[in-house]
Order: sequence, then structure tokens, then C-alpha cells
Amino acid sequence: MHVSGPLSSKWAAYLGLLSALSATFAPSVAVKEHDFKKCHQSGFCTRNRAFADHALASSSWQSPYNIAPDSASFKDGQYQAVILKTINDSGETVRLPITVSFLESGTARVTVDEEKRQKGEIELRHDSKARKERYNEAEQWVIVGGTALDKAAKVDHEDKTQLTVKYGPSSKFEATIKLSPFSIDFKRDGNTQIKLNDQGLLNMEHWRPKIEKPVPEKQEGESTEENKAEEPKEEPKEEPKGEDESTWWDESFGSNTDTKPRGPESVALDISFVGYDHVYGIPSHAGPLSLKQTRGGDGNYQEPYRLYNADVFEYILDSPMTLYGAIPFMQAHRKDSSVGVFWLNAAETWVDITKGKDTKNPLSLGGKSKTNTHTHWISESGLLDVFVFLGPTPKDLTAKYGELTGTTSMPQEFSIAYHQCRWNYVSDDDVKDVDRKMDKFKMPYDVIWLDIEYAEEKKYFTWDKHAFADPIGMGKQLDSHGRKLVTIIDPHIQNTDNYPVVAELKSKDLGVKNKEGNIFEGWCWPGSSHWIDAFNPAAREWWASLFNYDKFKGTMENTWIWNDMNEPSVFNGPETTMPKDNLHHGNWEHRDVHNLNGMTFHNATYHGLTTRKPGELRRPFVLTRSFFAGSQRLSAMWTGDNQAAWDHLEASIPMILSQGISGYPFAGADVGGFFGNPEKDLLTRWYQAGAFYPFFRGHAHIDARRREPYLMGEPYNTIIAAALRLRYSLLPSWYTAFRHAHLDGTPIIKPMFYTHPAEEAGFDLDDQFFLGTTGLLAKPVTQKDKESVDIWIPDNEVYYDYFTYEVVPTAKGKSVTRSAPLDKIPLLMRGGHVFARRDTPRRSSALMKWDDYTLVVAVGKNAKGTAEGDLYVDDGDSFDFERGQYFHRRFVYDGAAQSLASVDYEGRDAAAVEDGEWMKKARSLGVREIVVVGAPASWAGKKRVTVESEGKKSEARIEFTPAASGRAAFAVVKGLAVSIGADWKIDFA
Ligand code: NBV
Repeated sequence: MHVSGPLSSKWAAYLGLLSALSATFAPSVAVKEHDFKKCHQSGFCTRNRAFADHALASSSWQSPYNIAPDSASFKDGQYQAVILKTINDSGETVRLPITVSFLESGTARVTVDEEKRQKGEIELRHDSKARKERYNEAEQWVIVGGTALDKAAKVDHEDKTQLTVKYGPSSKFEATIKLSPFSIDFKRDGNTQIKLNDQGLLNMEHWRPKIEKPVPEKQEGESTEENKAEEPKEEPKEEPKGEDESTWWDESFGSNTDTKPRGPESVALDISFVGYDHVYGIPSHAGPLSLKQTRGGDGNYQEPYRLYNADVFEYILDSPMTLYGAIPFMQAHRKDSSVGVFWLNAAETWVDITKGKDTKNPLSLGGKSKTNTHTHWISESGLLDVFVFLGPTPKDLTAKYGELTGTTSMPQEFSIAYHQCRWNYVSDDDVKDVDRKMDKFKMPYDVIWLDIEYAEEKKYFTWDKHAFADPIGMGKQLDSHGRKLVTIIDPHIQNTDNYPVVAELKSKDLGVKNKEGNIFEGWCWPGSSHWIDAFNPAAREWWASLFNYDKFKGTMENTWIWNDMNEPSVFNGPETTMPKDNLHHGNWEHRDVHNLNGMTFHNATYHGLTTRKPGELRRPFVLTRSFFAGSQRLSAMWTGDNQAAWDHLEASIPMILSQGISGYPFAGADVGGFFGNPEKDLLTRWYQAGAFYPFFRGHAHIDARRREPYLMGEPYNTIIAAALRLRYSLLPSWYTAFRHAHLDGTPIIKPMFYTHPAEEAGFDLDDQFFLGTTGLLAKPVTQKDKESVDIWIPDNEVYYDYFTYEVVPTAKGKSVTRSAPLDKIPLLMRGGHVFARRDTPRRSSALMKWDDYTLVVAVGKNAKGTAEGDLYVDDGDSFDFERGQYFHRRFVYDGAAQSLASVDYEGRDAAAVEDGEWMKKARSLGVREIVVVGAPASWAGKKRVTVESEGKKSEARIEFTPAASGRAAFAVVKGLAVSIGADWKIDFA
């Protein structure tokens, strides 16, 4: 359950009602770590770890997986064969068809299935209606491109033991498939980067019938089936290879028993990154960006990283424990080289990580002993389906991964501004009051949010008529300043009479089913509930129709949606989620698709927002708590129920960075912390950090005191207002960063290893980052009473203080201490960049839409060199940008020529695109000011600069301020008559 004490009387009454209604479900007041499985409480994780222990301890271990020599063929970029798994001493084997696909993008894909299950030649227990195959539809949800085969891939060498394929750009990639035992080595430019099954941990638990053994009579005091899972287990003595049968046929955790009608079916593989000692990715976990080892030892975790989307209440920090969403994508990085893998499996997954010196080859890599990172991926069911990326840069990885799973969609422009949320704004008057107060205190915001209490008895698509008597009136007040409303819609549908949504769900048969094939019933906020099965296309269509303005009455064009609890959270289910033997559309077991569930739900909502009214097609805004690879195409995410504590503020940054390098950068954390009451300084620091989250929302638990930023009093109000305004002024640069994320998957905020892949000292830094292409380097303060920070400097560039233009005394690879009293955000400008702002403070981003831009040029260390940057602008709302209705400008400051030019970023011919309504109007957007930081001393005394644009010459004013006591010289150009969308050039000489 999700209620922390002290309980409000409302919640006490609610909990009382729940327990009275359910004899079997006794709600506790807090879900703690022990309510979620550890590896030893999960049969398949235990078995695969035991298998690994055995294999790694034995010097004579040989993987029992061999490619049948005559089964292999290679054609059109694809290798096909059958792996034979030897299952007993008499040499009996199981057939596992393997396909290795070499893709045009240079990505390789290895897929292994199990023939018997594929052909349906297995028997299910308990009269189960479940599908017999291994789940093979994950790609239908996840993969959107990049799968064209590389027809130019060719077999370079083949003999009886192995075959080598050359593929990828200029054939610089190579895969050597070894037949016996089966393994694959991936090379780039002749050097091994990634090895599959090098440690021999490949394990596909094949189907077998259950052999009933006589059940020994129980002695008094012996454990029962029910409590078995919670007792510490003895290491299996007789089955050292992970063949412990005790959890093959059913498995209990707490009071829930999983009937496992298909028996054991896990799939596991070791993936070694040769010469790599940093791995990143596999969000979401509350831990460092550079992932830790998981097999014990000093400072390491004992547990594998777990990916099993769950409603983890009051999550703990520095932990490999699962959270709300999962992206099984991992990058490995060493100096100047990045490679990666994407493990496409939607079932519960555990990943062990160990690092070790290469003892076989200690003098490789230029005489330095190298570290290898070994990873062991273990999923409960499904195909083995792994994509291998050979880099070599972090940017190549995010781009190739983005090609496969899609990139961040262009957001609604308002959605990257500030959001004001709490559980709950209690009435429409409350909403209007907050709206007015934000204005009164000059705090810009764009969106106010309604949590579950707005709906009558948590029946989504309805309103509590007393508290929200006039939602349209409320929506209109918001709209009058360009503001929006987000309402929450959860996937649990109250099981009650007189609720058309549940009546339709049942009559149309669109709910998730239990193992018997009847609609599944469980407990959530509204009490007894059913869950929409958004895997079902008919359910998705129906769900989408519920968002029509004439159906979801009280909503209007400025209403958008928040999907919570979509892991799904089921209060009385195992680990607060659905039983694994539940059934989804197509009779796939929940076990197979669990990690996809949240994405199918926000996908249905996304579609709902595209069909609200015939003829209205706008970019949807959906926030989701649960997600999977691909969610970035459809939604923003946040890191769930954090706490109002300094360490949670600190933890939010690596978590958001990890999202970014894993293809899902539209990410944020609850500003202020969800649970508890932040002290004023903590809330202030959190706003300063939040101003640099791609998704920026203040939120609070129902029991938390009101904490709208204007309630803090002075000096906090002023400081928070400044942080909000900083975000608002930089919105053009944020939007441009989103454009890059959309184009090629580049993260919006970037960690040091990503921007400076050669600087080893930066590889485990995760508390500072660059924003987009701006060169802005931020390091939010995340510790109480801390009035200075050390910022690590990755290169020899010049860095200026963002606020004072001071030239920061930096040295490559060294940290510089910056003073950061409460009113200061440590923020540097890296020389060599140009970025855009809008400097007129206004109440919402919509009201800034037609404001002219300020361009800031940070002159680089080599003052004769260039500074570059870009600005992307479109209507922020429609899909017209897909038809060329946008400006993307590149700004080039040439220090030698002393000029600044604006050219089309893509070299497009302006005449080639016919101006639509927005473009026509946007041509009037101009440049209000240009600030040149680090301006040459020779500009002293200069009063005018010449400007050339669209064949016309004009003049503009320039004001020069010479350098003084550590501050760089700077110049401000004013009175420019140029359009942001046009080519122009300013001559400063
Ligand atoms: O809908 C209530 C909350 C929501 O405020 C929060 O952001 C979600 O993460 N929701 C979880 C349900 C229960 C929280 C204890």
C-alpha cells in the first residue's frame, strides 16, 4: 500500500474500508524493500546464478550449446543455424534455432528460439490457456526501424569450427561465430569488443514435461509451500548447474503462488565487454550512472540489477533494486570507445555485472593490463534477442539505438516549461487560486496538475462534481494565460455499478484476464478494480475514444494526461503487481510482457489524445510512470515517489542522466521530493536543479504540507522565481536540445563521458552535465549548507561564469571551486558556443511565443577561432514541422573575420518550403540582442556594426564593456533589424 503514517482520517477510513471488503488482503502501511524479490527469492535468478557459479568455478566447464555443423547457412546479411543444447550424459539434445542478422546500420542482432515451443509441441499444465511459444512480439512494440539487412555483409572466412562475417560501414565490423561451444566475438577494426557466451553462461531452459515424484510426507514443523519462498534457502547441493527443480513448476512469494504452466523457461547469456571498465544504462535504478559490480566485494552490490517494473514505495538509494520502468540497453565505455547491447526481452530480467583484469592477456592495450566487464543477463521467459552496437562513440550508440526503438517525439512546447503539481489540488477554486498566486509572485509556470482526487471516487473520466463544479471554467482561466491542465488517468477501472467505463470494459471484453481466462480483479485506489488490456488493439481503440471531448466532459484543448500506476500497480498482487500467470491479448502470459505493460497503456492514451476531435491533430503530452524501450516516442517520464531529502535530490541527477543515455531523455524527478516536507533551503536547491531537468515538475504527497513555491517567504521566493525565470529564458535552447534528441537520439542533458569520451577522469562523474549544444555546464548544489561546488573541467576551453562573465580559472582535468551561496546555481559557459534565450520575463511559455531572441556568443579560447550553436523553432504544437514548417538556424561566430552569421542548419533552400500560417508569422521574430562574452579588446570605442540580411545592409548599435578584475570583456549588440528565420551576417570589424 501507499500510505505512510500518520494517516489522515480520510485515509484511515479508506484503509478500513479496504480491509473490511477484502478478507484475504490486509493492507500494511508501507511497502518496504522486503516486499520485493531478491535474486535468491526468484527461482530463475537463483538457478542462473548457480549455473554461473558452477561454470566460473570449474576450469573444465564447457557450455553445452553447439551449433549443428550442417545446419548453418548465410544469405543476404543473415546467418541461420540450429544450436543443439546437450541436456544429459547420453547426449540428448534440444534444438534452438538461431538467426544472426547484420543490419545496414552496422548493428547486429542475435535471436535464439526454442523449436519445440515455437511449434507448439509442448503441454501446458493446469489446463492453462496460455500461448505455448516463447514471447515473440516484443519487437512489434519496440522496434520501429533500422532493421534492413546489410546485403553487403559477407563471409570473410569459414572452416569447420567457425565463420567470420564482415559487415557494417566500410566492413570495419566483424563477427566470428564459433560453433562448438557456441559463442560470438564482435570486433571493430580488428579488435574484439564484445563477446557473447565467452564465459559459457548461455542457458535456455527448454521445455520438459513434469515428472511427478512421490511427495515425501511432511514432518511436523517442516516448512509449507506457502512460506517456503521467504525462508532462507539452502544452496542446492545436488544440482550444482542451476538445475534446482524446486521452483520449476510453481513458485510462491508471500501469499501468492505462481502456477507456471509452461515450467522453467528462462533465458540467460553472458556478454563480455573486452577492455571496458565502465558500463552505463539499464534504467531505472537509484544508483550511480556508472553501474556497479553486483557480486559482492567492497562497495559493490550483492544483488543483480533488476528490471521488473514495480510500484516501489519509498525507494531506497544506491541500490540495484527495480523501479517503475525498464530499458534493457547498456553502453560500455573506455577511452575513445563505446559499444553497447540492447536485450530485447519484456519479462522480468536481472543483470549481474563483474569487472576483472584480463588474466589471459594482461599486456594487451598498449602494455596496460586491461579490465573487462562481464555482464550476465537473465530473463524469466521469452526469446533470446540481443542487438550489438559497435560504436565507436557514445553518440553513435544513442543514434543506432534511436534508429531501432525511435527517438523522443517533438514535445508540446509548454511541456518543457515548469509544471505545478500536488496530490491534490482540491477544487477548481484551489486551482484558480494557485494560478493567481503564481502570477502575483511573478513565478512563471505553464501547467497545473490534478491528481486522483479530482475524479469522483477515482472513477477516471469523471469529475468530483462538488469540488470541480466547473472544470471548463477552470480550463478557460488557465487558457487565458496560455496555461494547461493535466489530469491523471490510471489503468485500474473501478469495479462498480453505474460506471459506464467499467461496464464497457466488461461488455466489450477488453480487460486483462486471470489464469482461468476470466476478467482479472484486484485492488487499487478505487477498491476492487479491473485493468484495461492495452495489448489488445480493440482495447486501445476503445480507450482512445474515451478521451473525446464529448466523452471526457470537462476537458478541453488545453487538457493533457498523466498515466500513473501502469507497472501495473495492484495492491494485493505479488510484489504489488499482477500475477504472472494472468493472461493478455493473444493469451500471452503477463510473465512474458510485464515490462511492456506500462508502455502499452501510455501508448493507448497517446492515441486517445490524437483523436479527441475530428480534424484536430496536435502533439500529445502524456507523462508516464512505467515505461520500456520505445516509450520515448510517446511520453515523458519521472522517477516516481522520491522523498523530500537531500540525498534524493542528489540521486535524481544520475537517474535522469541514465535515462538520457538510454534513449529516453524527457525525464524528471519530483521537485521538492514526493514524500515528506522539504526544508525551505532544500526546496530552493531542488528548484535550481529542477530548472535543469528535461521534465520540470514540482509535486507533493497528499499528506505533505502545501509547498507552492510562493509559500516559502523571502529570500526563498525570490531565489526560486529566479530559477524558474532562468529555465524560461533558456527555453529556446531546451527546445533545440529536444530537436536534437528527436533527430538522432542525443541526450538532452549530457554526462561527461558522453561529451568528452577520451577523458577518463570524467567517466564516473554523474553530478554535472552539459545542456544540449549550448556549452552550458551545470552542477546543481545537492547538499545542505553547501556554499561552493567543485566543477570538473574536461578540456582546455575557456569557461565563463554564466551570470557574471568571469573567466573561470580552469585547467583541463582539474576541478575548479565555485562559490555557490543559496541564490546561485553553479553554471558555466564553455567557450566556442552560441546559444539562444528569450529574456523578457513572462507568465507562461505561450506568452513568450512571439518574443524576439537573445543570442549569446561565448568566444572560445582561441579567440580567432569559431563559436557555433543552433536554434530550432517551430509552432510547438502541431505536426507541421514534419512538412518543413520550422526554422533551424546555425550561428557561426568567426573570431578571425570578426563576424557572426546565421545560416540554415541543414542547408535547406528557404524557397523550397512554402510558408504555412505559423511560418509566415514567425518570419517577424527577430533578434533582440546579441551578447558576445569574451569580446576582443579591439572593439573598445566601437559604436556601430554593419548587418547584412536578405540583400540589404543596415547598422546596429554595439556597447562594449572592457574586461575588469577577472571578468571577460563583453559586447551587446542592439537594435538589429534581422529576422530569426533569415540568413544574415554581422560584421564587427
Ligand atoms: O496518484 C497519487 C500518487 C501520485 O501523486 C504519485 O506521483 C504517483 O507516483 N500515486 C503515485 C499513487 C500513490 C502514491 C503513494
